[in-house]
Amino acid sequence: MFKRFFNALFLMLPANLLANEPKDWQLGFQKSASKSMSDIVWFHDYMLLPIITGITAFVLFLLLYTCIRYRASKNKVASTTSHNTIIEVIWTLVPCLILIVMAVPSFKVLYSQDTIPKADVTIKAIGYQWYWGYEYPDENIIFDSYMIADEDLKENQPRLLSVDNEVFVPVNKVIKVMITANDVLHAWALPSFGVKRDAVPGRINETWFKAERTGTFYGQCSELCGIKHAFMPITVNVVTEKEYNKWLEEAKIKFAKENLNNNIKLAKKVN
Ligand SMILES: [Cu+2]
Repeated sequence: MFKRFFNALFLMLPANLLANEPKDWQLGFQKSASKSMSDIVWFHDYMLLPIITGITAFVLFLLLYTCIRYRASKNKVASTTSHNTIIEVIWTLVPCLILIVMAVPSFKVLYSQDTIPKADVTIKAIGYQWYWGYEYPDENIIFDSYMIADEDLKENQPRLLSVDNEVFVPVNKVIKVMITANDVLHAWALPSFGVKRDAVPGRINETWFKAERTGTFYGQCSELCGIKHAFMPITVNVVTEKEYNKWLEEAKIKFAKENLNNNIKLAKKVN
């Protein structure tokens, strides 16, 4: 009964509220779609935020208390105390303890992102000035992914985030992403998956994600890489295994043809 009610409520929400992209006046993170991101959100919401709120409130209280209690009109003769061993030990030890408490879950999240499980699908993302190139090394698929200009946007395509050739991956599968660049530093970042890795020329960085739900997810280059840094977005479609296999078949033919035509054009230019 409750489930049905919430489902109905869910369907009544405007579509853009459920989209996996940044929203106007958004507070906090984008909705997570992977365990990695859920861990990051937990760490932020239940570890960092309460601690930082507590520290800020405590320091503010101390400041106000000192200002009022020791104001010049009520405290004619100022104290000359400059040392208090117990207080000094406390204000060294307590921050150390807070840092240790924070370090444990922090390292856990960090290492879980670094250990890549056996991959079901491997994709390679290559940063160029200013677009992304993708390869599916096991499937022989190679294509470039350019941002769609404002005047060519279709309905439901978010501005500055949509691309012509989108990446497709299956849901609930381990996707390994190899990231590199061809010219300058870029960074492949997808907030909903908790993924952000530098793309470094001459070096391959690796990361992974396992998308827990289907949908279209948007990211952007996150390393200042030149004049069109803001115009090389990332679009990843998470689909069912069946849809993914269908896309693979079509993509193999489509991109093979495109690449062949490009090579012919290039050969004609050279000659
Ligand atoms: Cu870039």
